[in-house]
Amino acid sequence: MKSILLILAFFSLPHGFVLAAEDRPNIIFLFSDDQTIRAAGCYGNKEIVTPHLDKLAADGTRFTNHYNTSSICMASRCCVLTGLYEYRHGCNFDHGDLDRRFFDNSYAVKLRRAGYFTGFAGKIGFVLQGEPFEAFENEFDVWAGGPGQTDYVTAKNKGIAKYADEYPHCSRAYGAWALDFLKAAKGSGRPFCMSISFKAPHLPFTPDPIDMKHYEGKTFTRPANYGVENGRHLSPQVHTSRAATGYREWIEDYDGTVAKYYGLITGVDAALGMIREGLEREGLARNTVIIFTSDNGYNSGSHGFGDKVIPYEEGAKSPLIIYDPRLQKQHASQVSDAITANVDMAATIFALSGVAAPEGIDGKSLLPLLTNPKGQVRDHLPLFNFWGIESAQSMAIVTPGWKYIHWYYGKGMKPTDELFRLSTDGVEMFNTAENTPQAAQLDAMRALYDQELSQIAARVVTEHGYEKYPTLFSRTIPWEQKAPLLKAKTAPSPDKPKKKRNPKGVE
Ligand SMILES: [Ca+2]
Repeated sequence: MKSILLILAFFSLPHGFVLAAEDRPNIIFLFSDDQTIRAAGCYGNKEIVTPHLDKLAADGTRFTNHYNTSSICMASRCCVLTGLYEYRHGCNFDHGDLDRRFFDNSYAVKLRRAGYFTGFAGKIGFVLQGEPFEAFENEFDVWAGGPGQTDYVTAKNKGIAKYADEYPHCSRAYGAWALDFLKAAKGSGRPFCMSISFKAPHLPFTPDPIDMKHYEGKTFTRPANYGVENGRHLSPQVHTSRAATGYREWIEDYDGTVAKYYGLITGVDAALGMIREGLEREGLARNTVIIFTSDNGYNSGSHGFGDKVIPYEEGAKSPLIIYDPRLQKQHASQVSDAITANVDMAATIFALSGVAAPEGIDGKSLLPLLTNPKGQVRDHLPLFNFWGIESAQSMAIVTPGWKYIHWYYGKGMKPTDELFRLSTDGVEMFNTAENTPQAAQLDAMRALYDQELSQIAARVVTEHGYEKYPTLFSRTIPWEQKAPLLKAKTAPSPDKPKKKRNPKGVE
C-alpha cells in the first residue's frame, strides 16, 4: 500500500517540482542504430534471438506504434536528446550541426545540472556547431562517445578500447563499459542517467562471430510486403529515393543480409543482459528505469526498399520498451498501441527525473501509458523527411489506425497523396487516397497535415535551410512557385566546419 501511495504521489507532482535525491530513479537509455520494429522476438519475430529484450518487454511495457519523426541517425538523435522536431533543432546531414542552445536544453545536460551522475557511450551522431567533438567530454561525468559512425572493432573506439581483449566486438564492450559505469555511479551517491548509443545494427553489417551461430546458413521469412513488385503501387517520388535505388542487398541476398542484421541485434541484446545482471549485482535494479529503442527503422526489403528515411512503417518504426521496476506488478507484459515518438524520450526522462522539461518541447511524457496502456498521449503525429534527394522528401501524418503521406515533388511527376488504413493494412499495400468511400478520412488527414505545416511556418528554426518547407510541402501552392526553392542555396553559417561531415555517404 505504501508503495502505491508513493507511486501516486510521484505521478501527481506539480510541474517543475524537483524530487529529493533519494527518491529519484536511475535512468538507463539504450539506443540501437537502425533497428526496425519487427527485429525483436517480443514483437512477434520467431527467427531473431533477443532473450533479454523479450524479458525486458515481459517485465515492462512494449509499445507497438513507436515512430521516429525524422527517420535518420543524425536528426533523430537530436530529436531524442532535445524533445524537439527536426525543423526546430535544425540538425541533420546536409543542413547543419546542433546549436549549443538546443544541447543545453537536452535531458543529458539538464539532468546533470540537477544533480544526476551522467554517462554516455557510443555513437552520439552529431557535433555541436562550431565546437570540436571533444566538447562533449565536459558535458558528462563519464564520457565514452566516439566521433562519426564509430567502429565495430572495440579497439578502434577510444572510450571502450580497454575492453577489447575480452570483447573485441563493440556491442558487448559497451555492456562491459556499462558495468564500470554502474560501479562509479553507485560510488557517487547520486542518481544516475546512463545513455548508450550502440553502433549495431548499422552498416557495415559486421556482427560478432559468436552471434552468427543462430543465423548462419538459414533462410528467413519475407515480410508480407516484401519485394519490388510490392512497391509498384507507391508514389513515383519514393522510387527516386536512396531506399529504392540503393541497398539492393535486401533484394539480391535477403537471407545473408538478414542473418548479419539479426546477428548484430543479438549482440546488442547480450549487452542488455550484461547490464541487467550488473544492476542486480550492484543492488541498483529496483530503482533503475530502463528505456530501449532505436533511432530509426529499416525497410529491410519491404516494398523493395532498403535504408530508412522514408515514412512507411518499416523505415519509420522502431521497438520501444520501457521498464520501471517500481511499477513491476502493474505494468509487466503490458502492450501500448498509443502513437509514441522519438521526441517523447526526452520528455519521459524529464518526467522520471522530476527535472522540469524546457517550455514548449514537442515530445510528451509516456509515463501515463505505463499505468494506463490503453491511453493515448496525442491524437496525431507528423513524420518528416527533410533530407536526401529533394524528389523523395515528404511529410506524413499518423493517427490511430491511419497514415497520410503527401509527396510534394512535381517535376516530371504529379504530386501524390497516399492514405493507408493501418488498422487493417499495416503493410501499406492499398492506397485509399483516391477511393471515394474514404473521402471524409482523407479530408480529416489533410486538415491535420495543413495544421502541422502551419506549425512549421510558425516555429521553424531560422538557420540551416528549413524555412522553405512550408512552401515546398504545401498541398495548394503551385509547383511553379516551389521549383525555384530547390535551387536556392542557403548561406553557410560562419562557424560551420568546411570539412565534409559525411564523406563516405553513409548515414
Ligand atoms: Ca540510424
